[in-house]
Amino acid sequence: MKIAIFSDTHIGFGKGSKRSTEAFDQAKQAFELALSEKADLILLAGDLFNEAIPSQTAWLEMFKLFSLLRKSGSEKSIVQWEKAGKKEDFYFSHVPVISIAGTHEFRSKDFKNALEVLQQAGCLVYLHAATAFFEKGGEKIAVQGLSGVPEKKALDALKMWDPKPVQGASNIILLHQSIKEFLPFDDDMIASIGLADLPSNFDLIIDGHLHWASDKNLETKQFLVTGSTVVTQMKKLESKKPKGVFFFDSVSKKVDFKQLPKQRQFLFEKLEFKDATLEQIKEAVEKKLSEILSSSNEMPLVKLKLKGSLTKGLNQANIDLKGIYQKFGEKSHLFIDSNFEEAGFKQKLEALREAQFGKKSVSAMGFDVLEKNLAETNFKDAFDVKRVFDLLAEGDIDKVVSILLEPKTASSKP
Ligand SMILES: [Mn+2]
Repeated sequence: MKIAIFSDTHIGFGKGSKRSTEAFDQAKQAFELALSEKADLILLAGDLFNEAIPSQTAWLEMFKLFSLLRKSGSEKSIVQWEKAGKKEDFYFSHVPVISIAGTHEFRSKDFKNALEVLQQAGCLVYLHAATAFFEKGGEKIAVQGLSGVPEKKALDALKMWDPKPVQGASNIILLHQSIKEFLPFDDDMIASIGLADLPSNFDLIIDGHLHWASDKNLETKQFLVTGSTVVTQMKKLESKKPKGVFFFDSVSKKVDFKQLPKQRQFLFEKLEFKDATLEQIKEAVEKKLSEILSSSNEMPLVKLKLKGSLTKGLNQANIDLKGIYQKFGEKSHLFIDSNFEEAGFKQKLEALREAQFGKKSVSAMGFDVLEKNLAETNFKDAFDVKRVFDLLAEGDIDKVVSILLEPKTASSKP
C-alpha cells in the first residue's frame, strides 16, 4: 500500500492577516498530492486546525479539503477502530483518513475536540490511545495513535498506553509530541520523551508537532517527523526544509518525500554586530534585505535576527526600523528580531525561551501562568489543572466545585 503522511496544516492560521489563506492553500496542495500520487490511505499527525475551537471559516476550509477527497472518490472501504476492547467500523467512499489530534486541538475530557466532530462527519477516524485497522489487496495496516497531550505528561501517557505491534500487519504509530533530541535545550515542560522512549519493532513511527520535516533511520525504529504544511513558527530549521507530503510504501518500508508545488518561501538570516551604531545597523539590514530579495519568490517570509552588542548609549529600545519595514514590507512579510546584549540579558533569554512555544492564545498563556504559580505551592497535582481551567473558561462553576471537593483518585488513563 502507498500511504500519504502529513500534518500540522493549521487551518485558521493567520486569521485577519495578509497570510490568512496560506494555511488552506498549502493544505490543499497536500491533499491534492495524496490524490495525484494515488495514496491508498492518508495519515495525519495532528494540528489540522490552528485553534481548539475553530472559527466557521476554518471549518468551511476544512470541509472543502475533505470534499476534494470525496470528489475524486474510490471504492468503498472500512476502517476498524479499536480501543480497550471497544470496536467500531467507519465507512469511507473516498481514500480513508486516520488522524490524531494535536496540541492545538487539545481539550480536556469534559469537552469534545474538533477531530471528534470530523470523525462524526465521516471525514476521518480519530485516534487517542486507540488503534485503526485498514485492509486492502490482502495487506493489513495497523495504525496506533496517541493524540497530543501536555508535554510534561507525555512520557507517562506513552508508558501507560504502551502500544505493541500487531502480528500479520504493517505497524505504524502516530504521535504529536516534542522529542528531546530535536530541541536545543532540556526541559521537561517542553519535552519529556526522548528517542529511546519510543516503542521498538514498529515499521514506522510518525510524529507531528515539530514543524520542520526529518526522516531518521534509527537502529530499531524508523522515525519520521512530518513537519507542517505551512510556516507558523518561523524557526531557522523551518527555512531549511521544504513543506510537503511523505509517502510510505508498506511493502518496501521506504519513505519518499514530495514537495508542495507552490509554497511560500521562507528566508532566515542572522546579522551579528559589535558596538554598532543605529546607522550601521540600518545599513547592514538594508544591504542584506536587498541582496536576499533580489532573487526570491513573490512575497517571501523573511526573518532577520540581529544580535551582538550596541555602541555605548544606544539600547534596544532606540532601534527604530520603521523605515526598513516600510521599504521592504511591500516585497516581503518581514520580521526583524533584534536581541542585543545589555543588562537584564538573562531575563531576555527567558522571554525568548517562552516565545519558543510559538504563538499562544491568551487562554493558553493564562493556563501557563496558573501552572507555574501552582508549581510554586505545595499543590502537588491535587486536581487536573487543565480540566478545571477549561471548565472555568466555560463558566461551569458547579462542576469545578465538585471536582475540587472530590477526593483525589489515581490519575486517569490517556
Ligand atoms: Mn503544530
